[in-house]
Amino acid sequence: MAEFDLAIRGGTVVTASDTTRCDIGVRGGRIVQLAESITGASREIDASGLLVLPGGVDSHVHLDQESGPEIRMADGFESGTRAAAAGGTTTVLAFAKQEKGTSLRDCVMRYHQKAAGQALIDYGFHLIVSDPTPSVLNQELPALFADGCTSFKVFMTYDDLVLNDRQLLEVFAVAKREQALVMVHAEGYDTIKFLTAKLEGEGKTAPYFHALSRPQLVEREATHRAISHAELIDVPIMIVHVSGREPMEQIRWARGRGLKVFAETCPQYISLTADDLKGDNMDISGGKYVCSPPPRDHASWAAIWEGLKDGTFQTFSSDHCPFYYDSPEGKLHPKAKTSFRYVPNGIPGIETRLQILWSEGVAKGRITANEFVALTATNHAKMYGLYPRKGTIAVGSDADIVLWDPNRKETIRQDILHHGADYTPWEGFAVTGWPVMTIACGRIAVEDGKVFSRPGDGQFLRREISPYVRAA
Ligand code: DUC
Ligand code: ZN
Ligand code: ZN
Repeated sequence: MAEFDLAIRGGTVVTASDTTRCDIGVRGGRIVQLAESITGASREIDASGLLVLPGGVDSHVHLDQESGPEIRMADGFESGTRAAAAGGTTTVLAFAKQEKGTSLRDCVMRYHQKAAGQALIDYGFHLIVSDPTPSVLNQELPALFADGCTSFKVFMTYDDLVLNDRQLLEVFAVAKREQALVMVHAEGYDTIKFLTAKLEGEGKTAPYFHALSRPQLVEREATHRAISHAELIDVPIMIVHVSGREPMEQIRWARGRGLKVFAETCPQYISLTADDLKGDNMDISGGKYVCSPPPRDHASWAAIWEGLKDGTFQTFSSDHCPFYYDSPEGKLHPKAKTSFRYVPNGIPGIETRLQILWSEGVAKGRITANEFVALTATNHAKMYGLYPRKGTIAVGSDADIVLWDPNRKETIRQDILHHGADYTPWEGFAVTGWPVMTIACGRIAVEDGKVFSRPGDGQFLRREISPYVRAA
């Protein structure tokens, strides 16, 4: 019997800390040897001329999430994880969203049913807490943490999700007690309501005005408020999908005070702008870019790059939140023509996250390949209790690996992608750097865009307490 199921030979292995020429031996889905030369494998893959990276970990995706009575997400766990794998990602953390008035435990059961037998790559859940009743806070959350869902998201906006300040404090206190990591959607509800009514009153209803209804100060104010609550409770928090300098300044200020405030950003904040929401002559096609917080401007891109380089951001996630464009259940919902506020909020990006960061970041000399790995894989695994099983290339880790051609030039186009949405916001976007093979738990998941993994190959991941949160 061969000593290894698989050997990846001749490549340059890049982790968050090192770049090394070595071979990788895989057995039973895990990495069992790193050595100058590995022979005796049932299957050998020639990686010469390629970089060998840990598979991407995308810690912020929405799959098959309930999105209102007439709206349907374009990806479930099957198509979403297929697209992830095709883009070089081998682990996703998706949201299990509590509907107000329902049990959080039932909601998580429902997401387990949605994902079971469907996912092509490993997955875990963050909880979304929208109704923090005493039984949710005192019974359900602790039980779900013990079951491996060790992080949850709270919203400071949206009618069906918003928590008031007292509720935020109560939820933060539970996170402190249970050592869970709280992710915060930081945009201020009342200010958005006020601006939306004003814009609508002025007849400004096109998708572009979505961006004007949520300027950066809305994000800055909510970020500051979340930080103050976290300081009061003395609990670490993660501010997700940060879009520009103003919230970043709050995060840096908090860190300067010694607070554990972490931050995430996404491809849309280094590659799209609010002007994209103008569509063709302010028509409804701008809805393709409606997400929250909205994409900003070139000055914000520069600020985000600073933050990716200087450690303000730990993670670079997709915030994949896919809706169809040409569908009444998507961006072209009949009411969307009457106001931007009815355009479903979110864009697809699970398959293009790595290419955009590599191309704009590493290929343009803004970040190193090691920083790329930290931002797209290692830090996600560490932050959310999956390290070192996921997020690195080391003996004992799962054999989640992407063979990366750093020089391959491609143009992102809908017709080469695998996601369920009928468009990509990056249509025509030229990139340098592309995944040529994705290996998930030692199996070849995707090679040259052809998907070999099957629904059910991905398993649910019970996560540990985040080491960033664990009390000393
Ligand atoms: N928040 C997200 O995290 N994703 C999409 C929309 C939103 O508001
Ligand atoms: Zn959000
Ligand atoms: Zn999101």
